[in-house]
Amino acid sequence: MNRTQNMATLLEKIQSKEARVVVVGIGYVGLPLVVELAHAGYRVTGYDRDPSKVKQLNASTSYIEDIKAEDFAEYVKSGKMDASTDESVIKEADCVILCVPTPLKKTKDPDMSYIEGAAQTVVRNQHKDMLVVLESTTYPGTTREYLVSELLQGGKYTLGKDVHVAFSPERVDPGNAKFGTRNTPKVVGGCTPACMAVAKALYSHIVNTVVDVSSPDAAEMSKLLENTFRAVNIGLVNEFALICERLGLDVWEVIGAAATKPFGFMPFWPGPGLGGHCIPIDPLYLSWKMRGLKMPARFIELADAVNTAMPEHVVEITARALNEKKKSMKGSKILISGVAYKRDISDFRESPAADVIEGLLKRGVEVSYMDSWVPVFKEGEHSFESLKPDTSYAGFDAVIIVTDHKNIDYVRMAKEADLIIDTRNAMRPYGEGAKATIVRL
Ligand code: SAJ
Repeated sequence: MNRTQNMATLLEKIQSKEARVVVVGIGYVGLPLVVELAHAGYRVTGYDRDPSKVKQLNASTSYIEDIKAEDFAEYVKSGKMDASTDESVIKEADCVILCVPTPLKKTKDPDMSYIEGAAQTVVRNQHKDMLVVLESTTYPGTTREYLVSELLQGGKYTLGKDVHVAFSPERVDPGNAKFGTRNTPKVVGGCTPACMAVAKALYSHIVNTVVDVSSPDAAEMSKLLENTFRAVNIGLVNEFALICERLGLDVWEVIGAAATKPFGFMPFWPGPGLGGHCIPIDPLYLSWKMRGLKMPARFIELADAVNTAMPEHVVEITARALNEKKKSMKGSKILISGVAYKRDISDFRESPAADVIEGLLKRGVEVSYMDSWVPVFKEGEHSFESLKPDTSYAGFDAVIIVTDHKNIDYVRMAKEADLIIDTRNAMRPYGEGAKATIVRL
């Protein structure tokens, strides 16, 4: 079979929905993708090393807040969709999409072990005429330099003929009820025109808009720009918070006023630090790459320095506020309100709450937390259980609002607490006449 025939076969299978798809990694990115693929009519299997995720998916139980079990129970029932811990499902796959984590090592260098593990899993089960797409956020060049070289298996396969490779960044915004997999435009960069055609054919069945770019590198870089844009702008407003504090200005008022400009401005808000598995991490993949090329990505590194210093700043303003009440940090009882990395979700990965808690513990503070989204909060050697949502705020020397969940009773907090350190401007509507002293970022 020649090049065009190979591609035609794979394309035909994709167009006719005969193609079998395996998604490697069924977390907050992979599960929604599996559901969309089944919804589009593909036979799709989620492969994961985590037996609990596999078991829950096969039992039509959702473990991702944004995906409801009723969104996919019918597909599991009909056999369109299932999950497995057995990598040999890839032997039957025409298309494989890799949605594995790309965390940082302790050294803040990229931890490529998940991508490497996924690539080797595909290689062990590879066959002719496969499409392999990487969705995990990574530094430019990963797909073309690493993934392709692994999949060619030393000449056993030919790129664009019997193996097609592309990069298409995930754009999942946890907790975003408006934008999901289908209605968020999808950038796709193929390694060759044939790879692009095959990848675009698949994605055009599961998202409303496919955005072609000229290479996987451009696709990788566009994702890094999206997240760097957020990290740098959050770093900017965090620095503005420090400057406004020094000048005796209210940074929330200043940003609110600037945000009335109907063009040329996009508000970001200061906070206790940067959480989540994306924004504090992904830009450092690029700065790591550029350091290797002796060209520092200065905005990324400066934003990281400002954002990672915010938890300590929160501890500092807490110490100053207690001091004003002639109280020391040592031996004081402080309640953290909200530990998730952002409002109204249960995910606490990379949450700044961990760093705030660590800073307080180092100063001899007796720390508790309250977050009905996060019943148990594990960080390093610490493991805490959330206090009940109706626990009185009166028993604490200070309450620090780290995450401004909507389900918190701020009126009661204003009445009962003695001191509130508000890092999210959550108390603005409730401050008038409050018994509590309220200190804002
Ligand atoms: N944060 C601030 N100030 C802000 C906005 C956010 O301090 O003005 C903090 C949040 O509290 C959180 C962190 O930054 O700790 C990240 O927040 P985020 O709103 O960027 O949320 P993520 O990381 O869950 O999701 C982001 C996506 N968010 C949006 O586009 C709104 C998007 O950048 C990516 O789709 C996603 O990361 C990803 O997967 O990269």
